Amino acid sequence: MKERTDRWDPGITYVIGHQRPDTDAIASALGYAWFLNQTGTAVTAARAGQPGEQAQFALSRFDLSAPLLLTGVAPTFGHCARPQGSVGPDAPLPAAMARVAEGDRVVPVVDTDGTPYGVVTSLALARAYTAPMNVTAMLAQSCKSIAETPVTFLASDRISDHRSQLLRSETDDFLVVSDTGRFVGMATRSRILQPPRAHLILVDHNELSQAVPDAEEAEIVAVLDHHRLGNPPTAMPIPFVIDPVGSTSTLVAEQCRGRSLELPRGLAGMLLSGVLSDTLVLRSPTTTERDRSITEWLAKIAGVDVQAYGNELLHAAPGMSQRKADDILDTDRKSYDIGGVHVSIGQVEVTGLEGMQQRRDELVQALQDRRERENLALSALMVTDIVTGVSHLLCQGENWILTSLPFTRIDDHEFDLDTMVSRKKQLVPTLHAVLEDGR
Ligand SMILES: [Mn+2]
Repeated sequence: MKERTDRWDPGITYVIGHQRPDTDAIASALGYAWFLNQTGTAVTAARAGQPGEQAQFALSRFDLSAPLLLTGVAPTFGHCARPQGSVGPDAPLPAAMARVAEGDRVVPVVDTDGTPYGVVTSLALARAYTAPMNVTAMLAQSCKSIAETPVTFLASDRISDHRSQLLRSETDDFLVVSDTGRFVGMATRSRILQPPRAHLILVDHNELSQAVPDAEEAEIVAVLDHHRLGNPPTAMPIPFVIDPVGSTSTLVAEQCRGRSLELPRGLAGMLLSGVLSDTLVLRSPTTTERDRSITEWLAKIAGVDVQAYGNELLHAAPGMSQRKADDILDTDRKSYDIGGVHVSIGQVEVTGLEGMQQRRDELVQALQDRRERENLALSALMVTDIVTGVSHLLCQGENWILTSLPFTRIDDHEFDLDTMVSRKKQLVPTLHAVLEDGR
């Protein structure tokens, strides 16, 4: 069984970017966590997956480690387990009685190697103590002789996967063991029904469909982003910043500059990478004056030339050759619910569109597989040539969508998007218009 090493801690607030993290998602998580820690809010930078190749390039270029990996933020039984004193299987009943006197409702019976044997309930103890037998013999009985087998869960089990079992079961106390079967603690029903929740600050995304798995079970405490709004209501008011600039790294760096903080060189380089990556070195139509201004500030601290480093960075993106079709589709893929339908759009940056032509059939097939597997109305890949600044769209989807797309159709599965290079600012808004009015 897989031992989970990345369990979230309810006492920590995580600053985390979207799944399949790109350079901006990694940079803004690291940068914003630094900013918050500097300004008095203790947080930990995190990521929701393996950083893309370009992000890895930027991290090693500026000598930084990737933020902490969180593979999911669902409350687990481990989060609800209270470590509790136990008795050995051969311990006499008074040992368990002493624990009950301390206030424990049930007493776990655990072997010296940590393997749980069962539990002694206070009711079982009361019955043993009132049984018609010689007192000395009664007190000499072992705990294992009256132990019961409790309902047991793995510490790594998600509570939400076991709700119905919990509702059916009659006990209020559950035993929790590690993946290797060792005693972890006891969890009460009331604790399990109100488990601790992960605290997340979302950067570079705000839609839960793009967030770390199980984010719907977490508490979103703040958002800093530059994408379309697509988030559910929160129970409490939260700081929520969506600003349509070229990158989230821009927003983070502006806050650092605004407070006159001394940004370390490596972080400045990483934030610069976030800006240059998202804006295709300030050439994307998403680029604003604020991105240009912050780029200048960051480049100075990082000590790099914007154009030279920008080119290096864009070429560190993995492109298409030597990679599996699935990989190309998944590297920078985002899911959206638009006008009631599920849509998934990947984007890959290439230097020249020829490589795409060679892999076309394979990619179109992989898009179809995804479409079926995930029940998508549209499954697409935006292939952007960063040299000439044009894109093509490969896609599989419902016919009414494909025939409504306002792009030059090259064939059944390929469209010429002309000088469109931004999924966020150009492609997704166009899809909105089509999917929301088109039906
Ligand atoms: Mn971004």
